[in-house]
Amino acid sequence: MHIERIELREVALRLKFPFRTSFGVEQDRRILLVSVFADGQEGVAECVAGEFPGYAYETTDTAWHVLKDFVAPKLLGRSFATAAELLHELRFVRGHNMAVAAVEMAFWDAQARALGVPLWQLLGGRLRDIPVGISLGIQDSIERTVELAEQSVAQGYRRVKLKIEPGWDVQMVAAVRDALPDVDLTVDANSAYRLTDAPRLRELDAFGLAYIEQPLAHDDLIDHAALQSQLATAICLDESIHSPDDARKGLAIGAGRVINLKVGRVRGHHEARRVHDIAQSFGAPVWCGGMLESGVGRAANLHLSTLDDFLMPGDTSSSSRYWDEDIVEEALEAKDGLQTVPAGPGSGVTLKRDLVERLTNRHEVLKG
Ligand code: OSB
Ligand code: MG
Repeated sequence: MHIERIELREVALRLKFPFRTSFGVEQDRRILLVSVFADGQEGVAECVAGEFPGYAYETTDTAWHVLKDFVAPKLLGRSFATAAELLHELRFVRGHNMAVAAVEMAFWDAQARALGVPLWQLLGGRLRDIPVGISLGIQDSIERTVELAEQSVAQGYRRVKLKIEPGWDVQMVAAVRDALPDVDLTVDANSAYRLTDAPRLRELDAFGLAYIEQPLAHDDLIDHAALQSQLATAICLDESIHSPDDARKGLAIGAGRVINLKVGRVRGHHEARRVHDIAQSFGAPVWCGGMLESGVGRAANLHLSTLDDFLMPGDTSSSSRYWDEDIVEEALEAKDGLQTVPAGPGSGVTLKRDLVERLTNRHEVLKG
């Protein structure tokens, strides 16, 4: 695949509701779309960096800078047979996985389109109907939380994940569990606790949660291992896992028993597959995390979710849950808690060009 041109585009997209977590609130998304033009194909991907460095250090602006000033100059006018080759060329970029992932994922999309096959086939996936759950942000009241959790179960979602933080945990989870005794229930702290909070977190063992996601620091594995040894509930690692090595180390020391796999956080599909394979070798399930993506990123997540070790419902709920109007033509809607992987070629989604143009804040064409 000969890379002729790379385009960066920032699109403004407003979530239907403010999404609140322990690290902040997001509503007005500044979504960075990356297009890779190669062999007459356009591959498109979404960079999952946020507007502020709350979940990770990367932001829309740092990703733009790294892609424009360091990544694109290395790739333009060059040919790569595989995404692995492209990644090798970018090994000089330390970190900035979300920026690198965006160009890597756009490359995969272009390649799958050139071959005329859906992305999941290139990735080696097998599942076609993807079980999905919802991630429920921090609400103003417990009553409202219970109501929203009940609604999502009535809509067929297969798992409910509740965002927690100190002061918004045991009582709230108890109320949801009371209302929904059989639902697959999980919590996500986004690093809001410390190891000294272990007694508090141990109280969550009473609710039969499938896992507690990233309770401790974003850069920690050691304390998570200490905490895991004190909990009956499995810990699921999210923020702490940036690479296959992180996954190996985390699972080897017992820092968790489940991994939330986000393709952007681990540098793209190639590395995501390696994380998947490592988790599988440890007998640890993975599931596909979400980053409040538009249909572009949501579709990529669904393709990745076709791999065998995606054994738990992902955060790839219906596009219409987040957006009044998504930027892709295809509806990505869950039915009975299942999303169907878009049919190919590539990611299987097409941009609504006029809408994207209207929502574009900045656009840059990079040529060799
Ligand atoms: O921790 O999984 C997370 C959203 C933004 C940043 C981090 C997280 C999330 C979510 C929402 O939980 C997942 C989604 O539905 O896209
Ligand atoms: Mg998380």
